[in-house]
Amino acid sequence: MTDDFFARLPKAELHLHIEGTLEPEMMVALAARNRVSIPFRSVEQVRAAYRFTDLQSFLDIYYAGADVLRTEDDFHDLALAYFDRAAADGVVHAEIFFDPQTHIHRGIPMQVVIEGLFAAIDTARERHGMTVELILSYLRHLDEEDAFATLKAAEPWLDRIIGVGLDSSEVGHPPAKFARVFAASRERGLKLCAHAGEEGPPAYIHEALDVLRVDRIDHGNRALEDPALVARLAREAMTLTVCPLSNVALRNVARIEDHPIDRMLDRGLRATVHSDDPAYFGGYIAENFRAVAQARGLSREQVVTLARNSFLSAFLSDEALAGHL
Ligand code: ES4
Ligand code: ZN
Repeated sequence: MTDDFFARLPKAELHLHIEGTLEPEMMVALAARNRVSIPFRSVEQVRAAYRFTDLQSFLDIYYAGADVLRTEDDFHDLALAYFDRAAADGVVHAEIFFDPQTHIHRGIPMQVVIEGLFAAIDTARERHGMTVELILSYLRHLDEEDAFATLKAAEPWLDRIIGVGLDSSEVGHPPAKFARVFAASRERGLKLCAHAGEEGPPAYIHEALDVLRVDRIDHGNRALEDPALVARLAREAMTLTVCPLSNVALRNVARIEDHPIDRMLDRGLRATVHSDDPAYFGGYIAENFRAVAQARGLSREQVVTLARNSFLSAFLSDEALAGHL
């Protein structure tokens, strides 16, 4: 399989944090445009800081980087640059996370964030025929009351937001902490996702299923430690949105050659491959496919299964799904 094969294979991107697409070049440019000081003098210095030891060491830099995002134009430019890259990578549909609390806590209103993203989404549809949905992700290191305030702040745009997610520091912040705001989100007709089993134990995946009643699990790698959980996930055809280069960058997997993606497929799990925070982890979705396929010797059939699973797992209408399969 050539590089071109991975880039041309049509796919849905379902696990991507838009703030994680902020390339060092844009970080430096936006810092200058907005007169924001960042602790780096050059693009090379920014890149050199991207050596992570775990999730938290990444999050500290990721939240610091997001501070250059100030205006509606900034969010528009960030997202449009991502959609252009994604189109070149064979992405025909994307459901992207955004972290409103990261911005609201810096004094950037919800409207600035959302209107900037919507403007880019409109252009992506016109320019690439790409469909894009937004997933509002709650920050789990903050309390549930703050998540409720975020849901309330998003009220004017909820009819154009497909779902909610749960991200940030996992260990010590179990899914059950957000039971009520997820129930409220479900009542608003929103789809539900949660990061679980990235660094946290299998019990967090059980909680995401039983307490939050999620539609998708983001990451889910640690399910493999619990055979009964694996059997349940397989039986329920529950999607795990897996991010190979992220797993290696954050040391959840020692080397890409050790990645469990094929073990997941072999155990009947509905795994998909995505890019998480590609500007920080060394590659967009086609590179995640290519790297893990090459390192694990995946067959063409396995790669096609992963791409097909991305559409089966998307929050698409039956009609739109049929158009992609
Ligand atoms: C994230 Cl890799 C990852 N895990 C949890 N939360 C996140 N937010 C952005 N990237
Ligand atoms: Zn993620």
